[in-house]
Amino acid sequence: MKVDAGTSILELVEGDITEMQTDAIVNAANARLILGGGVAGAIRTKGGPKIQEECDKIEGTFVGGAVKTTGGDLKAKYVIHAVGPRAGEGSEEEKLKNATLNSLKLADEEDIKSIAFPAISTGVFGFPVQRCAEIMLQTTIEYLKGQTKLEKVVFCLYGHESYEIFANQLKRETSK
Ligand code: AR6
Repeated sequence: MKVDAGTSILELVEGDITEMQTDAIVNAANARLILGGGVAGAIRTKGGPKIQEECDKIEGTFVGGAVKTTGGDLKAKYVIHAVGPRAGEGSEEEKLKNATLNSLKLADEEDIKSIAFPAISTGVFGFPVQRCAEIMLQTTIEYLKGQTKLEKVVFCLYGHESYEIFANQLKRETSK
């Protein structure tokens, strides 16, 4: 599914984010930037040890923050590590919004033209996919309607169920 948002394209795909050929992919990171399971595990396996080494030098960031490393051996040139909240820790919605917004802003600052997001916080961190879709899509659409050089933002959803939830939400957002 593909829609226009401002002068950019917003696209939903179902698949493995480590296969994406966007300039950057977003990692669903933790605040210590230790690549664990889920998206981070796939990035570590396919991207090689260099990404964790770069994360170690950065040392960490706040929940809701985003930092950049190279993409190692991945097809994407960069990985933006966005720290989402764990379900139950408090202020999850605002933190997820910030993680999305800070990733988009960082991409713009670094002249990145295309970026792919996973459904941050909805795996190991246990946040509901429906609420994630609402927050991440609304934040992205609002951002793309403002000043940006981003040409394409992709949401790469793992499995049909997550894809359907995001697709239904995107339809609601675009019919508002
Ligand atoms: N491509 C796209 N989406 C994926 C992939 C993939 N290869 N693998 C999983 N997903 P998660 P979190 C989906 O757990 O909840 C790690 O240990 C998955 O189905 O990657 O933010 C980190 O190091 C889910 O919908 O991230 C952190 O400590 C979504 O991506 C912690 O987990 C996010 O799942 C972060 O937890």
